[in-house]
Amino acid sequence: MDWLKLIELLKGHKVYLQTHNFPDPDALASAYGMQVFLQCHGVESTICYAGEVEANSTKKMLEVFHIEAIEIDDIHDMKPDDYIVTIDGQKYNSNLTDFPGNEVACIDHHPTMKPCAYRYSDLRICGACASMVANYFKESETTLDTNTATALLYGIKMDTDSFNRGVTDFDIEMFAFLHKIADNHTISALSHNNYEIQDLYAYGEAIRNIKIYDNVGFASISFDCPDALVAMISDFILGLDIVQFAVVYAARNGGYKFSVRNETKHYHAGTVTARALKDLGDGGGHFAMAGGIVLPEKMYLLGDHPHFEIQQLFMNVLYSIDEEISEE
Ligand SMILES: [Mn+2]
Repeated sequence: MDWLKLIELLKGHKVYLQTHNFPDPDALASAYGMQVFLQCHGVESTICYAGEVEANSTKKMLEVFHIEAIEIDDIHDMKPDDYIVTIDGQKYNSNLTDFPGNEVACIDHHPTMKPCAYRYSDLRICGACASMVANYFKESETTLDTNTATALLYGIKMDTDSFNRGVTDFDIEMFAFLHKIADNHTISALSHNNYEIQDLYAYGEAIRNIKIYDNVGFASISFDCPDALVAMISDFILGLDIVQFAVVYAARNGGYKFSVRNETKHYHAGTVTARALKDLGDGGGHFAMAGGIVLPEKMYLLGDHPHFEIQQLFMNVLYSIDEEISEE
């Protein structure tokens, strides 16, 4: 990380901070933190995204922390030579829509699927992108206010599922740094208001149709839901004592949107999802959590029993990994 290099690159340009589509708490916290950081060093920026801020937890964040994030459809003047910094996402990812501006920089904590030659890149594998942004304040000794520290801390807490998922020593170190400055009352207030009444319909459907094979749980939702809700239900299914690998998907624009969770030591959620969905769309992510899609034009490949077919696809990948392991 070379924070001065980032400032030098962006200075004098129109700067957009683009999160992944349907931003989650970590994406919004990271973009907001970076916006404040840049502003402290004389660079103005605009936070933008595609999709919607739909989940209750993220909508509340905008309000509580006074974050201004603009949906791309409401930005009419972005030019090809405007600068984009991708935050909590990378160019060429299926969850990061290509905007007119120039992706000159990237700050992200996900594995790289397709490399891109940025002029500045900070790619680290850690539990939350917000930890990386906190590090910019710490390294550069930039003054960090309570509101920003609280937003970043909330991002870490949410993306690591309260330090249960993908957390590294670095996340803990950054949490300790933020904890001294953050307002813990705001964190607990946010943490206890994560559901809307409509969310329960999606939970209800997933609970009714759950299928379990060995230690793998599958559930589907027949209507479109925000990514964050699909992810929450995937976490919820993983919470079942007998489930160690959860695959949850919801109907989306004639296809499916997936959220996959893993708590075994031997499977990698990102790799499994990529392999299972390779002919149908796209998939990838971390060891413990991954996402994916089945494209509408590929739905016919799933035939008359799409749910059964999806279960087969994932189970076949998991079985073949079991075999690869036993041959070693
Ligand atoms: Mn993240």
